[in-house]
Amino acid sequence: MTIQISAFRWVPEMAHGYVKDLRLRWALGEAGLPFEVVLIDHGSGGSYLAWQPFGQVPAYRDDEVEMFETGAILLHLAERSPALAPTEPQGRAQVASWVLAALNSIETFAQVFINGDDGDFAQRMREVLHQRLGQLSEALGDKDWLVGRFSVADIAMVMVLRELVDSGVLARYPRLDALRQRGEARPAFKAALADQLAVFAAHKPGD
Ligand SMILES: N[C@@H](CCC(=O)N[C@@H](CS)C(=O)NCC(=O)O)C(=O)O
Repeated sequence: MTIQISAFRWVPEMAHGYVKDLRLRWALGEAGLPFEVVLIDHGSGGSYLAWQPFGQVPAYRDDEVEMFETGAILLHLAERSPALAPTEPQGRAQVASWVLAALNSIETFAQVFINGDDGDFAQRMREVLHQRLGQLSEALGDKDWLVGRFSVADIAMVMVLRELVDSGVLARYPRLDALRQRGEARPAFKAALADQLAVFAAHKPGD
């Protein structure tokens, strides 16, 4: 099977290690699925929009399907590798629930810590995020991983939780910070991060 993902050739340094192709690089590494990276420039339009309608990265294709949105792609990969999700229906359903929860119910609010102002709306979003992180911590409990074993749910959640480190928010939730650290300690995560950083090291703006 030939798998391709798209990634940016270059991004500003503050985004190094955070561009969302990292989610797919990590999942594909865990699954042991070889893939090619199609490098594009930020602002790519034209034919790329048929692959990713918003001009964003990552997009994905294999021999059977072409798709975009990291959550959808992670769930697609989970169907292809037992390394990425349980095979029984309830386990699968829980993985899907947590992938969408990471991206809808946590990341949406986490963005305010990264991009928000001091207005009332941003303040309310911060309050909701803290409530959600507390609830997430309770749901995780003493488990190592969200559904008990490692899955794409943890990839999605760890990637979102990483966005909350620099603001100091995550340190207030020790179980969640430990989940993040467990994820980042996995060899496939480390390899994925090194591979993304190597692309940026090899290119300059305007290449
Ligand atoms: N919801 C999308 C978001 C993708 C996304 O935000 N990609 C960023 C890079 S991390 C991007 O392409 N930004 C450039 C842009 O939006 O024009 C997904 O999860 O795939």
